Formats: sequence, C-alpha cells, structure tokens
Amino acid sequence: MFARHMAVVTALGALVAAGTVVSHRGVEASALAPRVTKAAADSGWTATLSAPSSYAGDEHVFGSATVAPSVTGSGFTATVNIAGATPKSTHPWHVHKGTCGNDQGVVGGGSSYTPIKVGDDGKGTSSAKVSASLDPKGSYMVNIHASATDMKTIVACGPLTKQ
Ligand SMILES: [Cu+2]
Repeated sequence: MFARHMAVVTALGALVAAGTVVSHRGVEASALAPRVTKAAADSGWTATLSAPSSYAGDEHVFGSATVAPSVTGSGFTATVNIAGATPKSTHPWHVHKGTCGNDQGVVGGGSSYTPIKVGDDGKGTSSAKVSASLDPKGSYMVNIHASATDMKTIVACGPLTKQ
C-alpha cells in the first residue's frame, strides 16, 4: 500500500516536472492531488562528488550526479559524470542510502548500475535505471568505488541534495 502510493506520487511529480498532461496514470494520480502537491515539486536530486578524506590512493576523482524520477512510472534514472580518474579504469558506482561516512546500502539492485568506463582523458559517465523510489525525506549519496575487486575503497562520494 505504502509502496504503491509512493509510486503514484513519484509519477505525478515527474509528469508535472515534464510539463506534460497525460492519460491514465495522470487520472489515477489526480485523485490523490491534495496529498501530492508538495511531492509534485520534486524535480530530482543532485550531488557533487569528491574524494572522501579517508581516501589515500593516487586517483583524484571528482564529478557530479543527478537523480531524476521516472516519467513513466516508479523508480528513477541516476546519471553520473566523473573526471580525474585513471585512464581506462573501470569504476562501479551506486546511489546508496545513508551519508558518505555512513553507508547504509545500495538503493535498488546493484546490477542496475553499469560501471563507469573511463576514457583516455580520465573522464567517464554512466546512467542507471533503478526500480526503487527515494523517500523525499531520506538521506542518500552517490559513491564511486575503486574497482570491482576493491569495492571497499571509495574514490569519490557526494551527498544527494533535493533540487
Ligand atoms: Cu556503491
């Protein structure tokens, strides 16, 4: 019940954000209008990524991330851009619950997130469709892991802030 309600709220927020007037789901959501007025202002989240103070390695990864509610239903799309990474390196990344100093786990299935493939210029990007919703009042962050074989080392991290 709660999860379904949140899905409708997220969908309405996305529709309003996109300036689109739509069909079946819009009609369904309008029945909840008095309760979703605030959520309708949700245009997503952003994060600025930098190396955590605990990081002692050679990479100097920085970047940004955005989270946009899905336009077509529940869930969200997260996009990350980094620079300063080792050329041709591969970095797993995720939206996590919690803060950079207090990881409370990946949001959605870890396999939703395709690792970032870094180019010769040290830059890379990736995008993930995640079938989980973020609690507007929740605490989330994006982190960039050192490699698939060194997930424990975080080369960059940043808190997600509501836009
Ligand atoms: Cu992660």
